[in-house]
Amino acid sequence: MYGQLDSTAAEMYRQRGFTAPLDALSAAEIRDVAARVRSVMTVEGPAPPPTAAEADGRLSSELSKEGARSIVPYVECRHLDSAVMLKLCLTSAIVDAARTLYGPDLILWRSTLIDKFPGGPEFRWHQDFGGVYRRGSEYGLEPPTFFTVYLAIDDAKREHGCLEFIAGVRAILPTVPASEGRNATLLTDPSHVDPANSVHMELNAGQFTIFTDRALHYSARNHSSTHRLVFVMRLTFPMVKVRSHFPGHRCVLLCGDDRVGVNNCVPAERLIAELRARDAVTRLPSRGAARNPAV
Ligand SMILES: O=C(O)CCC(=O)C(=O)O
Repeated sequence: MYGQLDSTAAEMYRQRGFTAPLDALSAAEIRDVAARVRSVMTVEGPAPPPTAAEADGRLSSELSKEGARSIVPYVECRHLDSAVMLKLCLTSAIVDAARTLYGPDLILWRSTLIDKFPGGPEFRWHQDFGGVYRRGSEYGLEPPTFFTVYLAIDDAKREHGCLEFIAGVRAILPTVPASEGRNATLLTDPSHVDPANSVHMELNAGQFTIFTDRALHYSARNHSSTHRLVFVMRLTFPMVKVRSHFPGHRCVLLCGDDRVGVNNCVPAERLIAELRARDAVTRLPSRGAARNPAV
């Protein structure tokens, strides 16, 4: 065992599919981090905007303002170009909890910032397993297995549309497309969902939960007047072949060893060093204004 999860809590995770709220950063630390993360989100990262066909029906496109440029370059896989984001993934409480549940060798497949603005949308009941890709490209992983670390950058309480779970779902449930869109996200068939006993995962800023890829989850509309920014990390194992979802994507070895070598995988410490070296160069006065000085 490392850190906050003892064997009872780890067993509870296996039964329910999600952990209780866990502490990653103090209130003061997360305030500082939140400002830095918002600065990261003002510039584009490595993921290109999806084409109209790719975005058609995706739940993520509901978070883009009508007619505005896609949010994808601002929110997707920013750990690949921002030391701030990569360091967040390496927060010791997060790595310790993940290692307690899944052992020493872990890779980060992708990450996403989800800014549910005031009035922002509900995400209807779904499982991440098989549900995050359109029909015909159901999964990005072979074999298909991953888990999610979900870190609240802002408070994520009921009024903000926090996550809700139904405990103990291990089956892969039938799905229905979220809309008529060509690339519609697959949601769980509502006839297989009984939300009567759902558990609200209320998180203070700086807390996180871990959930499995079959955990059945939902989040309501943000009824508050404040943003609910969260950072979502998808982790898997070195033996899982990851399908890169944009050119230049690579996996990051968060901890342990990659003894399998099926992925283009960079150790986290090496990537941090690369990003810091890049930031040092972009800060040199003789090179003109930094493109991305705050991140
Ligand atoms: O943040 C939310 O409200 C939904 C996130 C979600 O469904 C996920 O991370 O799988």
